[in-house]
Amino acid sequence: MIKMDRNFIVITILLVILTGCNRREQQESQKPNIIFILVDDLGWRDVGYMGSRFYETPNIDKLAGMGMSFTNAYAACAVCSPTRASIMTGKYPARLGVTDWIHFLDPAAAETAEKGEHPQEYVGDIGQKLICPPNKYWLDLKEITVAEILKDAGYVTAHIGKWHLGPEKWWPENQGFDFNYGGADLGQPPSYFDPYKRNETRPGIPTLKPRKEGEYLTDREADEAVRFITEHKDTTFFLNLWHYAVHTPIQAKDDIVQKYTNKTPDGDQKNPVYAAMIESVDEALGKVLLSLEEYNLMDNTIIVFFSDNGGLVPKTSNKPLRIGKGYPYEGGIREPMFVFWPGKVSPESVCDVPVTSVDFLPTICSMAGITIPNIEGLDGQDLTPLLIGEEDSNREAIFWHFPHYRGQIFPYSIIRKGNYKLLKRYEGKTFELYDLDNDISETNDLSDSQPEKVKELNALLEEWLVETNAKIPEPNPNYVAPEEIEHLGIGKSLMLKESPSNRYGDGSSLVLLDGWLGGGNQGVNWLGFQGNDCVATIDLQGVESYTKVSARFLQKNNAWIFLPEKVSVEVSNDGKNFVLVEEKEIDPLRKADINRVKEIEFSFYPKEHRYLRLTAKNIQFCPEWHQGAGDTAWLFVDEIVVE
Ligand SMILES: [Ca+2]
Ligand SMILES: [Ca+2]
Repeated sequence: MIKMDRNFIVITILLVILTGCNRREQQESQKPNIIFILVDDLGWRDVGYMGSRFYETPNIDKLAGMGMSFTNAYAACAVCSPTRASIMTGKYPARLGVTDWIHFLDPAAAETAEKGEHPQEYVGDIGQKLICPPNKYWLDLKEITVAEILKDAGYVTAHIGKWHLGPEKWWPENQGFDFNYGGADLGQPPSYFDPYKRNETRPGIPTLKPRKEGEYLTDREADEAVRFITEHKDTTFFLNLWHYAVHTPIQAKDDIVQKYTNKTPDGDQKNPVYAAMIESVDEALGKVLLSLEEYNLMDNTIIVFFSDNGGLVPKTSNKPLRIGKGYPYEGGIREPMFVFWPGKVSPESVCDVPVTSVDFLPTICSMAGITIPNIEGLDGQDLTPLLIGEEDSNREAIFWHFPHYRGQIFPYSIIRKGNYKLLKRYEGKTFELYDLDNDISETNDLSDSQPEKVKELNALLEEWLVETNAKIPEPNPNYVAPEEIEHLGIGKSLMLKESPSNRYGDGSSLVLLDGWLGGGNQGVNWLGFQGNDCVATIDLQGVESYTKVSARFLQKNNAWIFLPEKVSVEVSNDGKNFVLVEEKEIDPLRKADINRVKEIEFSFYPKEHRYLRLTAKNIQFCPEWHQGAGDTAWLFVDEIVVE
């Protein structure tokens, strides 16, 4: 008994000593908490400390001043999912195969997702000269994320807000996060107001339960962040606070909007609702900082602030940077960025060295004192030497690869090396070269005057594209080009009963009789009608003899464009009394007809008339099987050919 007691006492004493040591050691080497604030679509000059005189961001400005701000910080892509993937993995989007925003909600996606496969086929549109590599539907689980690394190192991890890296199986909880509030396969909230639904038939945010009708989403995100910090103040935590704001829909709280409605604009920064969204993001940071102060965590918490792509023009202006979101110019990819790292980063420090979102993973590991794991294909560089004021990293260049069309933006790759930036397009003019030190607005293309520089940078770019296994666009065998044609109607006068839209081309009805047949691209040579019918009366300016009238129509499911329900031709000699020649019902719409140009033709015995009228009836609403079921349908017409 005595023996045992003695042993017991010895063990107890040892335990007390050991535990005491552990605790002391823990306190000395307590890892820092890390908060990563990502604001969706926030532009380079959308915050006060970057020069905005319209948007008010006192909390962001103050914290930026307590850390190091970066003036040449880049998103790895000009749209969101690829940049998000690069932050999580430390790899370039080209290497990951996530090179465009994830279109998971496309109906075709469900089938491949069911099988756990990404799309394999190159995708093409009849209006485009190139077919493009398919984008992945999610960020693969096999990738090692920064959250997984931190979790393994003992961090409690939470994601709050927009994720947009794939459907449920690939949500934050399966990519290293203990908690997920709001992360889903949504690129934008259906609504910013609780219950976050756009309408009754469309769901809200599946991972964020509504709780108080009318509550603003950014406030809710802030509240969840404060709650997470409160509940985990005694642990070491990693918090991804990835706001849905300031992405569309542009919606904000009335009282804040009111304030900006009365404020003098700053050039093209003038949208009061957008300004109010930014202010709410700033208030959210204010709430987070208050809670950190309350729990005495400010001295041991690192805060990173960033955006995933450039500001959306014309909702905001990124001037002096050129254009904005989606574009290969600086307005599309250069971001506001700062790092607050108490005790390590000098307050009010500024770094002009180009950095990119692929650098966050190694940098966060390094700041947390975690050995950067040996990840195959890791592209990012540890920025801590820059942060603590040491020598520049020895990186040669930064790269981008966007092998997709985005409206009128053609597929491209970019290299930035030193002060030079080479933009390479796969359609149209191949190269543009800019000297960013002297031409931040990219107004002076040097590619013709500096062919040697183009050659040098292109060689590096090519090498990188091969090394990352980047997929390159290829010629499109199904491309439909516009065609020139002779006929009786060219240049004759035309009157429309219902208005066309001016969203495509210039909306001028002249295109219907200009001698060019619309090709596969609805942006060129077509006249679009949103919900309206095309009722076109043509005055041939004299009696003419003709045997054929035809018109082309477009169907593009992914652009809400459908063939007409029916088409008819009438004739008249006085322009008032018309006689029906023929009416044709068009085949019922099929889901599979995603992409086509259809010609509807009327042939008859020679007619001699001065006037003729072509009526194409819009189906008005997207059909039941379509993802936009019930939305207004588009009708596209060109050209009305009279022979
Ligand atoms: Ca975005
Ligand atoms: Ca035409």
